[in-house]
Amino acid sequence: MDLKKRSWAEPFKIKMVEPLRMTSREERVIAISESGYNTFLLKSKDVYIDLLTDSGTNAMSQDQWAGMMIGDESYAGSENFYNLEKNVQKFYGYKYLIPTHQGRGAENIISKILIKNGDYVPGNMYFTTTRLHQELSGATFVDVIIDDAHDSQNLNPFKGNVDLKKLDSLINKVGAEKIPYISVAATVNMAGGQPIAISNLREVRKLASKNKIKVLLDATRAIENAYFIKIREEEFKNKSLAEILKEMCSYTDGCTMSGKKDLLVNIGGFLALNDFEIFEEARNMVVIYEGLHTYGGLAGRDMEAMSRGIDEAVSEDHMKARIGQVEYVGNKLIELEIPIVQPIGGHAVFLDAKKFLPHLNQLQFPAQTLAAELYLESGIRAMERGIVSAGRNKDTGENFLPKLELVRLTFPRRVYTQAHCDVLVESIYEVYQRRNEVKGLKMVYEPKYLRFFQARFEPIL
Ligand code: PLI
Repeated sequence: MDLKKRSWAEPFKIKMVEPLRMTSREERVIAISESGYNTFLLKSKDVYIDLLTDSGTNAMSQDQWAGMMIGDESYAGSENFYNLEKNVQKFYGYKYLIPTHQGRGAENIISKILIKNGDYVPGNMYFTTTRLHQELSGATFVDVIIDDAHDSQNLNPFKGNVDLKKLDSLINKVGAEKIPYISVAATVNMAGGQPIAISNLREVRKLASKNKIKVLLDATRAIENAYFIKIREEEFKNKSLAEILKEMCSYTDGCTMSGKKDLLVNIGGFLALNDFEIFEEARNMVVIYEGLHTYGGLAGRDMEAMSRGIDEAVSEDHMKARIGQVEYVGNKLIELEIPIVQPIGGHAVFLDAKKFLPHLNQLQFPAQTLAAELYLESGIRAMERGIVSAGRNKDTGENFLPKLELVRLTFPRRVYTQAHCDVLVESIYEVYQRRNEVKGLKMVYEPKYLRFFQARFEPIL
């Protein structure tokens, strides 16, 4: 033990516990086969440590639970809506707020408002639901993230950055009038939870303004991104996360938000905007798809918990522990020479399945296979983020073949302990030791939209 080192710990203690169920290997063989080798189709009762997602799986604080008790469940004009509106204005800095049931509700509305058939939407790598809503509104998504982001071993501290040359050449090629907005995610989920730098965001804003193009932020994990800016971008080392968040948002015209991540709740999202005319249209549209503009598909108590979640998420102690836990696991895997995406991301550790299972070709679904294998080993549930998630080109029907073929071990906030993390690392190591015996999968059912959620597979014998 290094006695000179000062350890840190989570800034909370645990008051209520939820039992976990261990299963036998025989039970898991049946469960994964009945689930078509897709971890999304497992029943949670058959899962031991659930790292499927950090979305809506967070533990709320006593203050958030207390807020639930003062939910104002009026159909219109709930007090909790005004609390949320005030906090979004205070911390994110946008003028207008439309609550939505979750992030994709906001994506649906803004895509329908801003996109015309035949448009192009550039972005720093796609996200599944975001791109689908853009495509359903008639746009083609164009990836303008820097090349470093597609290389799992590249150590660039800001792999979420936009490649300004790629963006500029798209503008020159298709014309600014065909680009309703630039879609900027912070952090970039599909790249491994990698942040974008403020210096890059400033340049994106400049180029966008010069061409009269809007910039929309996917703020789902923007506070995690703010933490990386604080520790990696010299100019911001003495700024608070709240100050950094506000500055990030100031370079954009609005945001879509899934509160189920950064904001420490189990459900909720919003669309926030500065332009009154777009807001007015969104306020009109939300009543079709979500609910009245002062609840947007949420109960009053959900809005209160999300509002209080903003205060907690910008706390540096919270974020240090949250990202610290992810780093703890990532560093242990690096020590064991298990291939992961580096630098370690904000919300998850991503196993590099192409390097982990180099004997499988991408059409044998290495990441899907590895996620199933990890479940079989220990009952730990992870998620595929590779060829299955990437889907097909909407025009040609061909499979996208993403360079990154990853298994995401996603950490719910404030849920698991360091001992769970150790069990996780040991389980991955077990699979790694017998990786040469692992065979691939074939897809036997493919849904039309967002296939990774419901696709089914069978082992290649
Ligand atoms: O799941 P929603 O509809 O609340 O949010 C959609 C969404 C938008 N943007 C980003 C960056 C996300 O990560 C996101 C949802 N992510 C999920 C569900 C995940 O497991 O990562």
